[in-house]
Parts: sequence; structure tokens; C-alpha cells
Amino acid sequence: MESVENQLSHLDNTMIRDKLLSDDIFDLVSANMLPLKTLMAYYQCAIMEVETKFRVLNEEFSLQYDRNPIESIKTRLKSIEGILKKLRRKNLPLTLASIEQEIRDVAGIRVICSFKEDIYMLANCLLEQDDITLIERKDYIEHPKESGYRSLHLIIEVPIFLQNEKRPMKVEVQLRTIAMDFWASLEHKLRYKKNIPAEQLDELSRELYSCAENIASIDERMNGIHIQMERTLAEQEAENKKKKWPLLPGLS
Ligand code: 0O2
Repeated sequence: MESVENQLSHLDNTMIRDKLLSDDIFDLVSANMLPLKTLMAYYQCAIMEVETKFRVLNEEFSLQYDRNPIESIKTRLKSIEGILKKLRRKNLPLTLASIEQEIRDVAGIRVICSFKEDIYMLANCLLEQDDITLIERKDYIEHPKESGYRSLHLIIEVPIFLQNEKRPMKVEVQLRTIAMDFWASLEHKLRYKKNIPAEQLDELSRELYSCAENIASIDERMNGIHIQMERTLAEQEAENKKKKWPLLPGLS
């Protein structure tokens, strides 16, 4: 004869299955799935808007100054699992409204530049656009994190234009140099590796911090060389123009 425990467990399973697979639950899931998928699609559109803005700026610079300030652009839409975990960690209600109001990095765009000055130049160009609203600016280049992390973070709002609606969407923009990006990728890997013993973790974190300092100093020197080169080239160009088109007597 089947034990009482087995019978109870069987009963439990049947009850759970009946409840989970009931029409009511199906209705509840599908009723919430569509609005969530729609919201995620809106975030994807916002990413496209901001990415295009950066690509346009890059193109303009390429035409005007014969150089590309942007090395590469990476975009990512936070996974639904990641969003739910963040809501739970922050003790926020599991609602679409709380995702929109409280989670500001559902849409993420990372802009990688060669030189530090380009980071600030691109950020300013973006923020001057009249459809962009700055929500928050965190300068982890001027004020690096304890880990050594450096990047310029902007939380912005950008409108997306739908069939019958103009909808402002939040996007997190991270701007950093190639070297800062290289560092952040390795440090991110270290943070998410669970099996590294605490002692080794401390040692590697210290080593990474020291690399971050070296990287910052190299970035600074490279930026200096770049500025000097640009200045000399601009002066030479001005000289050449003067030689080709001498000013008429009386004009200065
Ligand atoms: P992922 O996988 O990149 O998305 P928040 O937690 O976002 O509400 P917080 O902590 O103030 O608020 O955000 P912050 O500090 O502006 O930075 C958030 C993101 O910046 C992180 O996202 C990382 O991408 C990056 N970041 C911040 N600090 C560090 C760091 O010390 N090391 C590295 N490698 N990256 C960092 P997520 O959600 O942590 O990860």
C-alpha cells in the first residue's frame, strides 16, 4: 500500500499542477506578458534612437575633422529575469509602472572612445540635443569607484514616436575609453566568478585597482599626445590656407 507521505506528496503535486495550469493562471500570465513585451519593445526602440544619435555624431566628425571619435558602440536590453531580480533586490513592487519609474538601466548603451576628451565632447553633444532630457550624470572618471572603475554614466530620457503617441523612455549611457572598457570587462568577470577563494579575490582586486590607476595615467598621456597633434595639424592647416589665399592689403 502507498505510504501516507507518498499519497500526500502526490496530492500536493496534483493540486499545484491543477492550480498552475488553470485557465485563470494562463489568463493572468498572458494578460501581463503582452504589456511587458510591449514595454521591452519600447526600450529597444529607445536604444535604436540613442545609438543613431551617436552614429550621426560620429559621421559628422568623420566628415568635418577626418577622424572618428567613437571606436565602437555596444547595446543591451536588460533581461526580464534581470529586471525582476533588481525589483526584488530593491524591494519594489512587481509592476510595469515600477519598472518604468525605478529601473533606469533596462535600456543600456555603451560608447567606447579612444580618447578621454571625446567622452565629454560626445556627452555634451548628446545633451545639447533638444529632445534629450538629462535625469542623472555620474562621472566615475573624475570620481572613480572604490574598485577603480571609471566611466561617464548618463541617465537620459529620449522620446520614441509611436503610432498615436510620443513616449519618453529612459536609457543608461555609459561612455568610456578602450582601456577603461578592457579593464571593466575583466573586473566584471571577476565579480561574477563564484568559485574564487576570498583571499585570492582580494589579491586580484588589489592588482586590478593598480591596473586601473596605470590605465588612467596612460589614458591621460594618450589624450595629451592627441590634443598636441590635433593642435599642430590645425595650425599647419591655417598656415597653408594663408599661403594659398593671402589676405588683400588693408585686411587683417
Ligand atoms: P550590467 O551587467 O553591466 O548591467 P543601479 O544598481 O544601476 O540602480 P548604481 O549602482 O548606482 O545603481 O549604478 P551605477 O553605479 O551607476 O552603475 C551601474 C552599472 O555600471 C553596472 O551595471 C555596471 O555595468 C557598471 N559598473 C558600475 N560599477 C562597476 C564596477 O565597479 N565594475 C564594473 N566592471 N562595472 C561597474 P550592473 O547592473 O552592475 O551590471
